[in-house]
Amino acid sequence: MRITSADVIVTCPGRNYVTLKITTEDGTTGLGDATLNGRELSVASYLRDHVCPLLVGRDSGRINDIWQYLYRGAYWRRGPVTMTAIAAVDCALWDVLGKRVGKPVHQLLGGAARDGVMVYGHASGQSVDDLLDSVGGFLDQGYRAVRVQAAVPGLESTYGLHHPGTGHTYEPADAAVPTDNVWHTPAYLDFAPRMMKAVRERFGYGFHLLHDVHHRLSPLEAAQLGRSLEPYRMFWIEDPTPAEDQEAFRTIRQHTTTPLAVGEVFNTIWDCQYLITERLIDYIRMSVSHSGGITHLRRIFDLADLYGVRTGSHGAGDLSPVSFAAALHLDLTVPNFGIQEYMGHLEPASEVFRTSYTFADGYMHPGDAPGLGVEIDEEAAARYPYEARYLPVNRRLDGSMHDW
Ligand code: GCO
Ligand code: MG
Repeated sequence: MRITSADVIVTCPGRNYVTLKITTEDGTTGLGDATLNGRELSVASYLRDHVCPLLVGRDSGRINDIWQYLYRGAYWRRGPVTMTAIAAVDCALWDVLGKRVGKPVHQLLGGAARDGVMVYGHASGQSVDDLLDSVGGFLDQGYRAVRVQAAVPGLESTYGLHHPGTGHTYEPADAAVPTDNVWHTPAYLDFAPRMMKAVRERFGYGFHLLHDVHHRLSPLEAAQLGRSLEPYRMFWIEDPTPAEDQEAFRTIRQHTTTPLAVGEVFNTIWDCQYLITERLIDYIRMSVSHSGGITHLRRIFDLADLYGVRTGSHGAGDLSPVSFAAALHLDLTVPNFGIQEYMGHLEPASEVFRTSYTFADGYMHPGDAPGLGVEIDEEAAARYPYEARYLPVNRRLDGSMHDW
């Protein structure tokens, strides 16, 4: 079935989302998420100016060929903008295919390998007491896995915390110019084990405990952190060091048995090949919408399976419900599934995106609606125009730049 149009919808229901809508000659539409936090319009332009004109007239069923055409055909390969754009096309084509044959995407991928997808929720607090309340709330809702983050004493701000009043999500891209934060590693290394100890002392060991370091440590600092957290039996620590220095993970591994997860800033199989084949990580955390879509992420997960690395896909609120649904379809099918991040979305997003995924007892299911199971209300989307927003930046106490 030929593609007749490909349109880009930019909307800001709580935060910016870029959505690609592909339409075929029988009127079927498919959606793909093209959101790249803080750089949304670059992907919108890449799609509108360079990709959409190439799609019209192509056979929507030739998903593999279109993927290769866009990847190899650009000559300039990889990178977050290109791979997010390709991902949006790929997911939209899987959505079209599912709707055309009347099946959910997970069935097109060979069917479910499990009954549900274990997700982790985001507990956080401005103090350890607040954090404990937040963890308790997630456990009461049935979550089997909780990521914990709390304000580091002595620092004015800490990443990964809910803004008061927004429920389960926080929005890291929150200002028209990047907000300057101050980071001090010794304060964090002192605090992190005390935070985990408080959580385990209050709630015990009957659930999975996760934590995001957000690329802030040196390899040896990360090794120290991993060791200090061993008594609390973490499910993982995420992004302990900036991910481009892959040998760093060997150093961390030599010193600690705390499992390591990385990948939310990766875009292709080439970014994680070494980490996987050298068994330097335990979980690969790439997202469907920043890593070339279902077609490419499936290959990455297959490579990971060969080396005992499990999946733990990025599922932050800056990936749209379309991306989250695609992740759930893939998660349901892969043998080496580990866990799925579930941050949820700010309330206005539900006016724009109608979803069919469900949560029960700590597990999610993408639903059995044909395709990805997400619809967009374009009138609602138009009520929330784009707003320029940036992720924060980090500086050390002496004013020099650090990784955020
Ligand atoms: C996570 C991430 C996010 C990122 C965000 C950047 O683990 O969910 O670290 O919170 O900061 O996706 O856009
Ligand atoms: Mg993270």
